Amino acid sequence: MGRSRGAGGAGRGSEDFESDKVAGGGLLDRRLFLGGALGGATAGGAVLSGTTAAEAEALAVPSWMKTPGSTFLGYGQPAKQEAKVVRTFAGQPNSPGTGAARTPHHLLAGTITPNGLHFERSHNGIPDIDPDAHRLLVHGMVRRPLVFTLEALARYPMESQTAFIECGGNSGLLHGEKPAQGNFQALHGLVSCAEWTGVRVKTLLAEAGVDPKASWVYAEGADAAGMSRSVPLSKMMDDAMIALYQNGERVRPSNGYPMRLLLPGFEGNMQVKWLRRLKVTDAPVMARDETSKYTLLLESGKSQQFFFPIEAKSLITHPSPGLTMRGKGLYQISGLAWSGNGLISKVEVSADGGKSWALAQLLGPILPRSLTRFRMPWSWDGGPAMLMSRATDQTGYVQPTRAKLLAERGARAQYHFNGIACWAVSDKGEVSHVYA
Ligand SMILES: Nc1nc2c(c(=O)[nH]1)N[C@H]1C(S)=C(S)[C@@H](COP(=O)(O)O)O[C@H]1N2
Ligand SMILES: [Mo]
Repeated sequence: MGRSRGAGGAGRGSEDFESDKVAGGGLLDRRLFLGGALGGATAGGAVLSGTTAAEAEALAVPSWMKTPGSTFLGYGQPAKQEAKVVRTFAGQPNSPGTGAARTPHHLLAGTITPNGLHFERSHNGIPDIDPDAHRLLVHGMVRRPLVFTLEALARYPMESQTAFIECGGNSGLLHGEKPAQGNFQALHGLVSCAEWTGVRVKTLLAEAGVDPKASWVYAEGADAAGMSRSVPLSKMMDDAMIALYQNGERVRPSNGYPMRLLLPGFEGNMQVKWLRRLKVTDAPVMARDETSKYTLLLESGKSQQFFFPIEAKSLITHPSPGLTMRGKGLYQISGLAWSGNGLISKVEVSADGGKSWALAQLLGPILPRSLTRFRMPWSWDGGPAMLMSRATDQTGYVQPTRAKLLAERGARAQYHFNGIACWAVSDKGEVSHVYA
């Protein structure tokens, strides 16, 4: 194998990787990046043939080493040079807070989304909630209705769990007849991942005493949309959480401050933000967002209602549109995979439009219902290529091709698009969205 080569990593051309090839289009063995075999390889799609030791000059002393640095900040900010790493959004003319702001995954690495970049989907803006005046009511089919202040809630045992949230409408443009032109953020930016900390819903329900005949819980938000959904009691008694913290700090206003419902792996819409009420019932309430919206319109004209877990999905973040390739050579293909049904067990990558596939490397920690990072070494020959990724989760479910998904559901389903997506790389190194 290539890994046993004695030569140093830096400066080799693509032709050197012949023995590492594992699939068409120049995909290389995923183990190539292990064990320091490629000391010179850099992340983010940079070519390996960078500066070699022989070319390096003595470092000059830059201006910023000649004067004291700036002072402290109460709340840290990203480097000013990174000002382009922002969410993109389009509000609606008469209601600027209605719509979505999308995560720039093509400019991020790792698996945890910084709080300021977590996507946001809001149906009528971000309410300005006074945390001391906010109440959470637990009532309905319970022995003892309960009302919690934020302070009372924070006295219950807290837990943390990492979970992605994905809007049911993410990637929805891929239902379209022609491949929509946009970058990763525009097409797929409605998914993010955080470590959430809070109180399990089952702890509160146990205290309230659930009627054995109950089977659903209605959750309502304190925003002007009063957005609400019905959630199966089984999920509420499992890993559902009232999240108070997001990546260690209080949940951001845009994501539900001072408390949101977290339903790991379930459709984003059900994870009610600014949570103010849980009503235990024996049937779904047929709220607006589970009837007129968030149902999948099938070819037959019938709609599929209550599509809970997000099925396995993966997407390549690097390269992707807007990230230009700088000439042939060794690249790192990198992307994200997730499943609402548990762990990602493998991701395969194709560079020839799905003709051949090879296993990507999964980077730990691999957590259930969380974004999982994969990467794959790729020797680009400078010609046209078609990059795709395909995830399999612990249940054995394999991410379907777009054609299979549409054959099963039709093209009007609008929500839960998890088909395989494809980026075309041109011989100029430009990346664009295509259908394979
Ligand atoms: N109260 C309330 N909860 C809500 C919404 C809302 O508009 N109001 N939007 C829902 C939708 S459609 C999604 S996809 C997720 C998005 O969560 P995020 O904004 O924290 O990313 O919140 C859900 N919870
Ligand atoms: Mo959503």
